[in-house]
Amino acid sequence: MRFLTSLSSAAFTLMAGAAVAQDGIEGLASLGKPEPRGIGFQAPATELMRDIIFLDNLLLVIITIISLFVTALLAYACWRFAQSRNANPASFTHNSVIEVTWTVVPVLILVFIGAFSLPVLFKQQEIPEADITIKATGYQWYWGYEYVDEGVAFDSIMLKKEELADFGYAPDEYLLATDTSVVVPVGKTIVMQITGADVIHAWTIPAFGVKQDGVPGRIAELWFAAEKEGVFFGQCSELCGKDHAYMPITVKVVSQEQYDAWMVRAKEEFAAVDAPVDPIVLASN
Ligand SMILES: [Cu+2]
Repeated sequence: MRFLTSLSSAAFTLMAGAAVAQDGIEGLASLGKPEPRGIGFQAPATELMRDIIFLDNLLLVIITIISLFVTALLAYACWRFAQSRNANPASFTHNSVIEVTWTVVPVLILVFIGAFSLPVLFKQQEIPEADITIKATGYQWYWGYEYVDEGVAFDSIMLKKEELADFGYAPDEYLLATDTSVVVPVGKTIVMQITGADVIHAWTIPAFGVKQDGVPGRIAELWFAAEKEGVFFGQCSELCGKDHAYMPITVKVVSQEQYDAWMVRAKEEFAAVDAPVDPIVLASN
């Protein structure tokens, strides 16, 4: 499959000339990629990612208050109970009020955090009805995709530096851009079925707030509904061998019309590669 895709992509590049993306989708802004000197999250493109950022900010506030409180207590104890101020230290070993307090208060804090984090976790893990189901298979070292209801399957190979311009990508998208990309319509619920063909890989798009290990012999699911049209990048996130850093993930979120037009082209280009096969799902015990 990889060989066929490479052949067809080479042929297409020859035909298309410069600056036309192989998939015929142009004019999309690159919204989901790392920024130089960036230390925060990428801008969220799904509800899931906005929830994660909210949770992260909430935890940052809580942990900051706790850290300041503990630091102040330590500083006070160092000052107040120094030998110069407290020559004869007290010798009691128990204080029920304090012991109950320092047990109950952390429990309450954890319950408070859980009240926000568990709904986010459930939202990620309860897979909704899919508008489009895409199977992603991690190979050493590239991703293969299958639009399971359309009979369309293709592999996604990282572009070399000199190929980026031909496919419509900027130079700083090296190590992120692939020859073919996952194309999805904006606003639709996409369910990704993730697996690995050889070793464990992990599929992620940071701006979508999704990440899932692809384990050989198992299929795990994640879902997202992208809110913005654009190009979003991710990278294999489970160390999988020597070329782990060279199997990026490119997702193009487009309008429904663009998606439909792309699907017609994709069926011509990719459908003959493999007929859809009923997956054998191994029950987890
Ligand atoms: Cu990897």
